[in-house]
Amino acid sequence: MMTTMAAEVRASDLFVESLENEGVEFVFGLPGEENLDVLDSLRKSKKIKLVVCKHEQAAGFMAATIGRVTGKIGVCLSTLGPGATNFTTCAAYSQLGGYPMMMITGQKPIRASKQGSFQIVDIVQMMTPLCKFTKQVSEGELLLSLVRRSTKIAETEKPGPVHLEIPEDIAGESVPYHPPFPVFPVRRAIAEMKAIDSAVKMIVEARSPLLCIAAGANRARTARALRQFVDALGIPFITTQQGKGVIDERHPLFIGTAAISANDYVHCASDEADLIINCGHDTVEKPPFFMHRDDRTKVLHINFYASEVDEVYFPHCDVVGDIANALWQIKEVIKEPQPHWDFGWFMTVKQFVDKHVADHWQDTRYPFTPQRVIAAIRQAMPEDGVVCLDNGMYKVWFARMYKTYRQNTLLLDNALATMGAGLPSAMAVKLKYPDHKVFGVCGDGGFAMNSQEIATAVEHGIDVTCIVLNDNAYGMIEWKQHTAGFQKWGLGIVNPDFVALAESFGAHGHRVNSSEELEPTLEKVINLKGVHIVEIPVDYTLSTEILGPVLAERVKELVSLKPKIPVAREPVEVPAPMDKEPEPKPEPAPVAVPAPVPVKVEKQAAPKGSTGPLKYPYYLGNVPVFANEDLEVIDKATGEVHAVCAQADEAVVDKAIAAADRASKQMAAMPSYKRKAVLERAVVEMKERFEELALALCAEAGKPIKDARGEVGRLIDTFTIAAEESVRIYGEYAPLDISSRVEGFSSIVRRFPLGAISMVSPFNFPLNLAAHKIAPALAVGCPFVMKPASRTPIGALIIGDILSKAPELPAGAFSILPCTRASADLFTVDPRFKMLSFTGSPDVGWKMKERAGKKKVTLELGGNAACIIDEVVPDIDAVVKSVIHGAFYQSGQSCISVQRIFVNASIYGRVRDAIVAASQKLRMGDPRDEATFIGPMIDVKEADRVERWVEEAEAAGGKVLCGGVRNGRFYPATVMENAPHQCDVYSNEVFGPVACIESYDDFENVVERVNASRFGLQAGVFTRNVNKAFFAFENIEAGGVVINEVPSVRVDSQPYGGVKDSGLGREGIRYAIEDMTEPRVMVMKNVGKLQ
Ligand SMILES: Cc1ncc(C[n+]2csc(CCOP(=O)(O)OP(=O)(O)O)c2C)c(N)n1
Ligand SMILES: [Mg+2]
Repeated sequence: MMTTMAAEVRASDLFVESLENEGVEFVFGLPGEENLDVLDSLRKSKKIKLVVCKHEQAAGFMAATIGRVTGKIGVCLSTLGPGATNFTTCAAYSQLGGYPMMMITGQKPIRASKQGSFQIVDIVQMMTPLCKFTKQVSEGELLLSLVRRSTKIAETEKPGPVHLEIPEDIAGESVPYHPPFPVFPVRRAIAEMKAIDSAVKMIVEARSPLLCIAAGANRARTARALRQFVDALGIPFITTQQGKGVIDERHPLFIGTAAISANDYVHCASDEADLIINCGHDTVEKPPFFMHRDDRTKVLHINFYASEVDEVYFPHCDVVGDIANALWQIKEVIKEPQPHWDFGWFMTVKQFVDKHVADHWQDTRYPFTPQRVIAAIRQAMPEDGVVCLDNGMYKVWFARMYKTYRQNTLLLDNALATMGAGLPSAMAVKLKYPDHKVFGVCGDGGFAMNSQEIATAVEHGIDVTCIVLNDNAYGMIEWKQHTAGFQKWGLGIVNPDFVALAESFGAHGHRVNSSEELEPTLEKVINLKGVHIVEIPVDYTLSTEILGPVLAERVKELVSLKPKIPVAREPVEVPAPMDKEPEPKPEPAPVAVPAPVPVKVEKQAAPKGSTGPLKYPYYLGNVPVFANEDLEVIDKATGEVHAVCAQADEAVVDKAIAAADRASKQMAAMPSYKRKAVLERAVVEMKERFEELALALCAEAGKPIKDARGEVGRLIDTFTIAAEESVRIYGEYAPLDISSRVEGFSSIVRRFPLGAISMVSPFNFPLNLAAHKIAPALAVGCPFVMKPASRTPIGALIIGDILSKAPELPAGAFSILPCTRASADLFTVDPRFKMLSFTGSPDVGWKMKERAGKKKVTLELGGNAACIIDEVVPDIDAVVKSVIHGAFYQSGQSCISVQRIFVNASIYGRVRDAIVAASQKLRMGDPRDEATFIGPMIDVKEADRVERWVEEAEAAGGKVLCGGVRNGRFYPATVMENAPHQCDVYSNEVFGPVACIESYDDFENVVERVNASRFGLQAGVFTRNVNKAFFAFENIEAGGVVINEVPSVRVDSQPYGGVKDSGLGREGIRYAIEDMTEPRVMVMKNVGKLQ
């Protein structure tokens, strides 16, 4: 409504005010003669920053990216003709991608131009097929309504580009002033009830519904609704490339991303789904799956607009309207997972994807595999860091394996799939979100298309890093050329020196020159200010193989795991539709993590395509490093080399300690919930990798598979307890007004983490004894450096692999370094460690303590555990069974294995004979055999030592009742009667499958015999007499007394540790937490008094 009295203003001023009114913060562009008025008005704006770019195309990509990440228009500006034509690619980018954007172009005066057709092309006509709306502004006064109108069009579903052409004379003319039109949000229409009913029916009737999340669902409110939908109904999901991160991909129901359209792992899930709930899909995205005409898989399309039918996309039902609301309505009717839903196969696919999708991410070849680079980028990026991709071969790999935790933290273009957008979009994100870390990732070809914008970034102080993956070729096209059978030709690129190029623009250039430099370089640049270009040489040869024949083979392997017999379908009941208007509801609790699917035991195989033993890196400062293959890990049953591991030298240990020392503050400052999250996610992955862990133990320790599984279960328990304890590290309040001198005093005592911890773990429980150090350290926030036993390092290294994916852990938080004893001295003597936690043999442990200096020391050492069997035991057979287990499980290679058995004389003969008979029945052999009880000992030397000790005791008068004959590494269950007490087999730690047995008459006397040892770890007492039980508890000198069980019982939450030569300090999560923290008191005077 115009008033005749309004003051006159320049139209361009009015235009800029209208943009401000729309909330515009940036205008990206390149001015020309024909938009100088607009430029001048922007000069005066306090709310809009003009970012002058080097190329209009880049300006357009930046504007579109603002639209993409905010849902509000991004604005770009150019002159007429050549500037305007440069906008076409970004117009197409924004149209297909669905990003709200406004393009402003200039034009010669329309009322009186004296330049004929110079530079004039019909830009409005040109923009028509590319935009949702395009118009030449013919009167200055119309700008107000046109800005509001075009913005609204750009921002409503499906969002996209709009274009206004403002001729020079219109921008400069005087017009009466009116305030801009008010901006009201447009509510999206909601889906119609009948459509919801149909959707509910389809979902409930399905046997195995699968959710697919696509670009249209990439809206903040929709993401929340989707998460609630998945959590409430427990339906597994896949995503398209542009649907990545809408739900955190660490979610246990995330199967994978459909990076290609068919024949990838995820298609093994989508092909078997009988319903795909396709949420936010638009056919502009490369299809995540192909529909078939046989109706095998039904498709439910949920989006803001109806589906577009296509050869491979013809959904059976459309739910059109606000996606978030539609999902909410559906969830409210269905409410909970349906009992007949079967997701078993999807979860098998998930396990397979998790296992294989990132194959070769640890490959040390140089130039790098894309997988390795992507893993390193994920590792370097914090949770909210953003990666903006250009277009090239690597995009497929990012889509498949870059775990995306949050919405819009992986910006990739699967719609126009244009080259040239990577760097500009990274710059736009950094401008909009200056507190986030941002990486642009380009190929050498794509980078060249807009590399001039480095100058823009430098000029505007945009702290952005652009990674250039250099294969000296248009790699993606080479791949197609190769697979289509063309001759290799025309696709090589002669590149500039990227470091010099960066520097010539005033930016910083980096080149990763060797395999070891990758992770450190990324860790470094991510924390630097300024503009950084990082050239990373890549080689796609292997990747071409993997996406071709290797993938085909693996998919076959996966399909072969499919259950053969289809489950019979029973009729299902469909719940009644909702009868009232939907309202938002609070978020439900997340669903439980699915239990691991049991897998048949087979020898752990080397990955396909690789030959020889498995390869493991060490972990230095959270990062896997394949430095060498110096440490051979022998399969204890076969004697063959099972794996080779990188082995650290002293210099590496020194680096690890320095990194841990540096990380101490950040670790200590980490909030409890984050520490808990690290531990909880580790538990999820350990469950997923259950069999892998068990098989590793079986091979490296020769542990019978049953015991190995038991240990993995305990590992999971230990980490679970630590997760629980991590949020319960309480302090206390204490009054200090103990006398008149200190009246008014009080105090708070809190526990603070000690700092870096040195850990040395033993061979006999490679997983759980490592866990008893690692888990409490993570729970309290202490960085650590661990030396796993050289004979069994793999368990700890797998824990390292799991932890290396924890984004919460600051750089340097942990290192796990197999190394020789000679290079391990720093673990004992380095003063940067605040504590040494050692588990191993007494001789080594006590010597270490002498040299440890001022650091705290805890020692879990050995013992010669005693077990008393009193006359009043209820069930002798059950006791014998326990004793056999306690004495001989894992060949007695446990600190608390039963070594000395004292049986009351009244039942001695019976018990002894039963023990001997049962021992003789124990099956010795291949640890992978389910029936095996006694596997090989850790090495021949140890087996030989045990044999000698038994022979010596026999020569001194002891009697071998069974066993006693060694076969290589295998030593059988051996029972020795009346072994002389001075013999090693009785008085020292035998650490083999040997138990000494003798009788006693008097309970007090037998307790004395138990105590007549230099050790005191745990003792067991079988009795029904409560007084004897308490007498034993009060008089046995040990860290623990176990009543009615063998001393070999250790519950992972109990305090565990010894007295005398058996050690110092206690493990068991809560108790280790005490050891790894120190109390600090805050003494307060008169606190709480106001006068
Ligand atoms: C603007 C544009 N031109 C051409 C293409 C076709 N194209 C797709 S990927 C690609 C090669 C990209 O090479 P590079 O950036 O070096 O990445 P690489 O595939 O080598 O990793 C080409 C030419 C495209 N997508 N966009
Ligand atoms: Mg390339």
